[in-house]
Amino acid sequence: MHLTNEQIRQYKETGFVVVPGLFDSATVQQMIEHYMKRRAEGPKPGDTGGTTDHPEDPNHKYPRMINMHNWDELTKRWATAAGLLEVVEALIGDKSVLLQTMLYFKPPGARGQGLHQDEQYITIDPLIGVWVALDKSDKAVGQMVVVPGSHKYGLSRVEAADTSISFTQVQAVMPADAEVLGVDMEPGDALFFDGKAIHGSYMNETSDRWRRSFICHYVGEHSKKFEPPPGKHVSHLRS
Ligand SMILES: O=C(O)CCC(=O)C(=O)O
Repeated sequence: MHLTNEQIRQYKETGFVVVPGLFDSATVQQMIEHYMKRRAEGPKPGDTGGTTDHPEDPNHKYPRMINMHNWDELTKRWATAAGLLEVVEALIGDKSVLLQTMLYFKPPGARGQGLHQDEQYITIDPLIGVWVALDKSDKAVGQMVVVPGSHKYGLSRVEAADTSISFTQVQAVMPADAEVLGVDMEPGDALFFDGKAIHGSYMNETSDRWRRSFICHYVGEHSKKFEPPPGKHVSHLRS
């Protein structure tokens, strides 16, 4: 899919851009049915349901799936769709290399993910995340939130997340002037975000709506591995 100069400018300025309708509704429906079926089959390699201090979190019944492209042909096809890679490559200015795929189920009542930078987990730069909404994603269901411009500050320090609302234990320390912006998305829309952009999500406050999303991470062929500065990688808080 071809990006306008304005979309590329927005990505560089704010650290994110939404491309509406990247996947059509038939494909989105197929993704939902496919991943619900695969989840119902039982445990998959790398499943993580989040912290154990809130056993009532519905995420535990529907843990996120990771790196499905290693064992699932359809995931590989969707994560390497030509239209998606075209956008990734226009934004990073390099040939893309698929690094990671994930599926978040986020059922009604599920916790969100403490705000963080992906490069606090994956120490390769540049890195880009692609977050595809499979359900309508708004404030009530715990949509993706981003801190515009935060990618320009480099990596933040890490601190403990509030696990009453986050299924992960670590979050980024917020820049003083941080504005947290909710991103409204329709099924099939894709959010592209810089590996240093602070983002995450809050609780799914609804009793009847899911917030499923297909998430991929890419680096460029010329991206470089780096040593995270002290206190700025998720492992630095855990140890
Ligand atoms: O979907 C979410 O709630 C958060 C996803 C996220 O932070 C990520 O993919 O890095």
